[in-house]
Amino acid sequence: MDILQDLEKRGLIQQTTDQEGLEQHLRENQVTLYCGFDPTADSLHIGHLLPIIMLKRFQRAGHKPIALIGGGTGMIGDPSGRSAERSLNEASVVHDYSEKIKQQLGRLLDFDSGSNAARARNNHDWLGSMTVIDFLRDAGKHFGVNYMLGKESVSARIEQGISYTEFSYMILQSLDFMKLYEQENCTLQIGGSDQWGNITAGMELIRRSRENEEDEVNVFGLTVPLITKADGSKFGKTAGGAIWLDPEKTTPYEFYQFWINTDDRDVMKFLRYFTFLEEDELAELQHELDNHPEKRFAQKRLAEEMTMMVHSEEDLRQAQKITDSLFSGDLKDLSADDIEQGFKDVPTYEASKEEIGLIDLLVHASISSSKRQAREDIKNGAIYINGERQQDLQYVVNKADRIDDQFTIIRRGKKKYFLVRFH
Ligand code: 485
Repeated sequence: MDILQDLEKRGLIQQTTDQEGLEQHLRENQVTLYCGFDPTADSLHIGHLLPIIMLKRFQRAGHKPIALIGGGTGMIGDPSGRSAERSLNEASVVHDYSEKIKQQLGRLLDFDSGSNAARARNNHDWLGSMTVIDFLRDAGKHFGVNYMLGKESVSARIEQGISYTEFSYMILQSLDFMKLYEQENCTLQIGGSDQWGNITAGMELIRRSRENEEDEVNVFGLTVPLITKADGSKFGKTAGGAIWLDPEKTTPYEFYQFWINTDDRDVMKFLRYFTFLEEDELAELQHELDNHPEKRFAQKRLAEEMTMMVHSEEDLRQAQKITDSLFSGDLKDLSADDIEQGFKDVPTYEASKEEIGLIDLLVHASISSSKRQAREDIKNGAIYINGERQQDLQYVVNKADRIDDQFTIIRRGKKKYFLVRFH
């Protein structure tokens, strides 16, 4: 199947410039395309995944992706889709973020697959050394102020206010497209739908700067849709904040849980968007969803595919093991590392490695509100140590209760978990 047809079927195209021309261009050429990522944090997040996977889709179809790291543009700040001016980061911070993001992209894209291996570029390499005179003469001259004011990213901010710095951002992104066009014969830029204005500005700059040349300019833009959820809440945000791709910031278990918790109404759309599963398999999952929604096969498949893609098979197995243990309440086989991932947001009490009566521990760790309450809880059978009910009022918590000599998991009632970490 044609790459654009596949993307269309999956609902992955928000806008393209000259779709027929682009179709032909992709049919007849090995096309070099790019997507840019500004280093505004020390990690990419789930909102960056769709464009990254788009680059992968084009690569699988034989085209050549470039991941552009915005070491230069990250010093300025894109006003697109933002209602307020950004605060500037120090150069050293932007540099540090750039390195981290480059490493992440390195793991997500295939950088050594022969003739269409992915490449990484950093726009600091050309923007960082450009003089202000060159900028104004070579780029600025091609941008009418009215044209710039007409862009959504600027017009939406006129009332609020926008600095000259952010106002100029679109010219920098346009220079990137031009550089990559000249140096790498890059003819397609992709991005989220908020990038449409910057992408088309770049095409405009390429055309205008070559007005006097003979050869025809063939450049294109394509955007992916903004991801919406059936319940109206924002995709990628949970109570605990953003879902990051860095396992130190969002553990693979939390990442897996994020996808497992996908609403039935969204899960087929997300499978189409984010995975490479083909029509027949999608149809089977749709069938399962219609007939046995309680089994959550589609969600499990989605969580598996995504955890494998962003993390690893080993991380996936661990996430599944933690999930199963927490679901069944059988916690004996968990390791200290499993517990750290699975109980990251659980109230934790730090204790010394001395034997302590269960009643005292329950009170000290604020699991029960008083000694009297602690006795009640134990008598009622509401207290579980590492998944096993403990009804002995005289029970003393000891070494044998410490998993990996570090953790004891206490449950009160059906679901309320507490962690005791021993030092
Ligand atoms: O030449 C370029 C230089 C920088 C950029 C793109 C091309 C980055 C772009 N201006 C931007 O701000 N992108 C966002 C980012 O970096 O976080 C997001 C977009 C989103 C999607 C994603 O990057 O908001 O729609 O494109 C990859």
